[in-house]
Amino acid sequence: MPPKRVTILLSKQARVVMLVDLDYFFAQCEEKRNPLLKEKPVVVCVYSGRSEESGAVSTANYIARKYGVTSGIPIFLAKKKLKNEDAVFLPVDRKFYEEVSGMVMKILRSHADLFEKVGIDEAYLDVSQKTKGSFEEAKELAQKIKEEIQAQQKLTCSIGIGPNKLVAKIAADIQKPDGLTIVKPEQVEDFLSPLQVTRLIGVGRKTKMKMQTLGIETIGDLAKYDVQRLIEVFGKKLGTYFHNASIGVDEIPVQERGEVESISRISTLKEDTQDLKIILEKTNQLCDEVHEKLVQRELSFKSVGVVAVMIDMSVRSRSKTLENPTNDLEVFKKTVQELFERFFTETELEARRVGVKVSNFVKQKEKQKEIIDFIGFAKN
Ligand code: DCP
Ligand code: CA
Ligand code: CA
Repeated sequence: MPPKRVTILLSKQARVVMLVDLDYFFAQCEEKRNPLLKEKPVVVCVYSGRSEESGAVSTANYIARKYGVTSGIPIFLAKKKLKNEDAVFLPVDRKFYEEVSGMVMKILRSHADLFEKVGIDEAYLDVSQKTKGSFEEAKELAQKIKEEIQAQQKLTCSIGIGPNKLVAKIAADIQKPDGLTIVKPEQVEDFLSPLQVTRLIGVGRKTKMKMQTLGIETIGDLAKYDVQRLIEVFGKKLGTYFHNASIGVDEIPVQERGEVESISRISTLKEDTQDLKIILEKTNQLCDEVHEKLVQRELSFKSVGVVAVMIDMSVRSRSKTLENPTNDLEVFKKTVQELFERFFTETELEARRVGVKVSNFVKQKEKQKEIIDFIGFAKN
């Protein structure tokens, strides 16, 4: 008898991912430098400067939150809510918070196999190797990290642990302040299904309403919904993302955010051509994709470039430097159009492949980011 064949399926190494988020960060920094504040409602404000009380709340400690004071509400409203309390209102001191953040990040980085800072007060740590894939060990590590941050920086944080970034982030958010939530792979479905869809990154007010009309309220409802129908409603990319997210699937690795120098996309045209209409149709799509990356990384660009691979396989490029940095998609598309218009008056050859590029980056002003946060476009 021939020996029995045994097939071993080599699955990809399971991951253990942690998200560490500091509690009421700006306000906690204020408590750190003045511990007497700990007993009082503390509200950190972005003053617009127009009048004494105009502006919005950046964040508040948990005592102030009990009175309904949250990020984004107008300062006058926060004052009204706290009028009978001995509350403290302070302006944002970003320089100090950046310093504190830097010291915490150093601690976090020292405990990670892979490290990714995603905001002033949060970071992902891939600890798969360090914990040999054990969620028990990851829990101990998380406790150690909390103790270290407390001992060295006098700060509390909330930690979520899961098999990927998506689950870790939601786990960290679910129990605050000073929380520690562990979601093992086999618990992912039960953990996610009762939660509201708005817990998922990318589900804002509009999407939530659209989902409601489909009878989807919870992540569990979303998971049960036919993926083809989701794609019909939201398009291929988003529909697939929503489906995968609802079942807790997220393959995006934890990765160091180095400084990028340029972002570009190139693609082959359906036919070799000099027809600007066909070319711009393609490059507009490429601009959309590049722009998405820019938004994710909060970058503005000063230079726009185009590239074309011609039918004789020669590669030609053109670029333009703008007067001011921008992250405007229309400016990007218009500049690309301008560059191609000029380029094709200079050549007889048809193009085979075309690409677009942005470079010469400037980090969007933090101030601008705060305003975006306030109107609820960006999720922290
Ligand atoms: N921030 C802001 N405006 C917002 C949201 C946040 O200026 N709309 C700033 C102040 C916060 C910091 O970013 O302290 C971190 O934001 P988080 O969303 O993590 O909120 P907190 O750390 O303040 O509170 P939590 O305990 O809920 O994490
Ligand atoms: Ca936080
Ligand atoms: Ca945060």
